[in-house]
Amino acid sequence: MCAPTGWSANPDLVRRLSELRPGVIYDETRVPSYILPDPLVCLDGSRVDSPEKWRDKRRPEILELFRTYVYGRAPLDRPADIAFETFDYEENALNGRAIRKQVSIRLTKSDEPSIDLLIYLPKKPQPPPIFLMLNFWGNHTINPDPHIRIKSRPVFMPRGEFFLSEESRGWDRSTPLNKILSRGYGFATACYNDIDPDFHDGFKNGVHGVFDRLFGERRPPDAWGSIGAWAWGLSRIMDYLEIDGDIDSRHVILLGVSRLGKTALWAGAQDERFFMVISNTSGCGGAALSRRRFGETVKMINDAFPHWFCENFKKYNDNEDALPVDQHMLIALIAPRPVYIASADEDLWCDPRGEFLAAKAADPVYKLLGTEGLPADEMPPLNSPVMGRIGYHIRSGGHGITEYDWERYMDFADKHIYSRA
Ligand code: GTR
Repeated sequence: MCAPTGWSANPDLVRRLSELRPGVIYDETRVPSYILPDPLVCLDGSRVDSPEKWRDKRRPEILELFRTYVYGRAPLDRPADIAFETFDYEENALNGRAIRKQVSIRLTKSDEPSIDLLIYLPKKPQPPPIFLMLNFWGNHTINPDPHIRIKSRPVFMPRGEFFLSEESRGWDRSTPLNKILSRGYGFATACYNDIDPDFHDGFKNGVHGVFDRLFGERRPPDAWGSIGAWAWGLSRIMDYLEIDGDIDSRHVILLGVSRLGKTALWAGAQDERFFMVISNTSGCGGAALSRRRFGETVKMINDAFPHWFCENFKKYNDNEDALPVDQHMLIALIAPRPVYIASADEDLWCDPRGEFLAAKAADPVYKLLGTEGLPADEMPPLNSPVMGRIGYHIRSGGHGITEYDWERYMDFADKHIYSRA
């Protein structure tokens, strides 16, 4: 029997997508040649040859490059007036299976913007580790539990009215809450629109509307975009998790899907309180290498979502080789903490191979810091996860998160929390 070979895209799918959108690269043979910036060479040309030099010099340098040229800079850390109000506590939620809490995180002295955080905890003698993820449609859409508050918000998204209605409870079935709880994990979630509505209005709404004035008269070209704002919001949620004694806040596992996968990586890169970071089909501006220009490119994402990144990022439209970073360096910023990158077979828009190659190109940093890195030289076959300190899988199916993904993330968390790998 032959050893299974690594993944490659289904040629019929490649043909079909290429015909549909001839301007998009879906075919590996059309990927331009490129040279990645070396994460272990500093801007002054010196080599990073020790963990200390990584920590003290190169890591801050790379963080600064991502702030300046990609996601932008948040104008403040933790706001002075942040306040947490637990407005719901139920010891017998989900038919007695879980504890439920709902907390309002106020970011200023006034009521808005505020973040509704929904938390479910398994009933365990010890505070459990917890998965934290932002959701797209509202906390009440992730489970039919009638006690989840439907937070009112301006209607700006397609079907916005529907997502404010009782009918939308439990509409998003992608969170296997019972399975998560039965494996001993807590689950915390908030809607990303609470932090910054995903809508381009010239940065007037959400946290931009409140805090951008700290930049002075003019928004600088490296001011935070929406991904930067969502990532900042995740750190504010972490501010709360840290003080909740019912949660093992040393083991907060940050997970994000798609644009929120990009967000999870950026939040995890900046805020080392997150124990583990998981990127699920995050693609361009997330785990995929920009220089490959496979699927969605820098120009396509900046044109479609002009509010996601900072203004400076637009200089790299059709000009990826000039970027001082690429996305492998974002993954490397998470080192030596566990990071998992997951792709999907039919999701060529997200460039699965580019996601794998970015994880692989982060491996030298993980190795320098004394960890196993990513124990794979080639892309693994479909549905065959690889788990070192960097984990990777590509599963069957399309864009989004499935139960298969969730199970692997819990396996990966088990490995790093309980086996001390
Ligand atoms: C797409 C976008 C992707 C991805 C996705 C999502 O339209 O091109 O970068 O972020 O949206 O978040 O669902």
